[in-house]
Amino acid sequence: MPLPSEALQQSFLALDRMRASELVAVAATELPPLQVIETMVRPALEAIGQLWEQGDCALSQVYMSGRICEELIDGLLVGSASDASRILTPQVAAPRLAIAVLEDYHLLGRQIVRTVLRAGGYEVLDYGRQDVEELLDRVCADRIEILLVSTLMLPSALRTRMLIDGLRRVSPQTRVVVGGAPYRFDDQLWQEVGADAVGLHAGEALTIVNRLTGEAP
Ligand code: B12
Repeated sequence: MPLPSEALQQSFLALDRMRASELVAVAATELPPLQVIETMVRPALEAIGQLWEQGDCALSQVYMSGRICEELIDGLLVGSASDASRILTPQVAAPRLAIAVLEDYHLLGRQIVRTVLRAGGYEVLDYGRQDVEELLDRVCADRIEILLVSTLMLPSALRTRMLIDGLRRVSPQTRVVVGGAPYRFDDQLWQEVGADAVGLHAGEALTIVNRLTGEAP
């Protein structure tokens, strides 16, 4: 029997949406949505990224795997944020939060982080994909206190340095939390780009935001 993440990987490579959603649905009967993502969906996608790097699958398979995942993740998380807003009291003196993907087209991580924060009771402005200049303007205009930045490409992660240098000049009170694959490959990178914190998976975003806003030790 293949591991669930391996079975999911096979269904992605075969572009078998039905099989992929069955596998995820079965896992979701036993595990909370975030755990299904962390133990099944993310490992399956990462393995496909590795196959692509070795020349063992086509970019179209990576692309379609990403598309199928967007749908699966939407389906898995659909209840999370709205349920939370019903059952949680909104944060007192809530910080102004925003999330963006910086100069990168890998959008799934941001989608998950945003949902986790909303499920934790935070309002989060979603800026989508941004370049450095646009993002500086929006952070200033919206007086953002905590900016979460997702990047999956190393060059994009390195551009975060330019963003943070700019923010220190025009919006010094803004704290920056970074995350995405390059920070898992290099554990010093977040400090090199000048960030205030790094999250290696989406679940950490909530702990970090709580800590930065003084909600938790
Ligand atoms: C799917 C995918 C794509 C899809 C993206 C679809 C989409 N809608 O997002 C498509 C096909 C578009 C794509 C394109 C490309 N890709 Co691609 N892609 C991937 C792949 C296989 C999976 C990424 C993914 O979605 N993972 C699942 C999500 C859920 O995980 P995640 O993003 O890491 O997010 C989690 C955590 O990191 C964290 N997190 C993320 N952000 C943040 C932020 C904060 C604040 C916090 C707290 C946490 C956090 O929370 C999430 C949940 O835990 C990776 C392989 C890998 N190892 O990551 C390659 C990969 C990222 N791609 C790569 C490359 C090279 C490319 C292309 C250049 C390919 C090409 N030649 O055209 C293009 C470039 C696009 C661009 N300019 O941005 C390389 C990058 C190498 C590098 N060193 O820079 C990788 C690593 C593949 C590889 N092994 O070579 N890709």
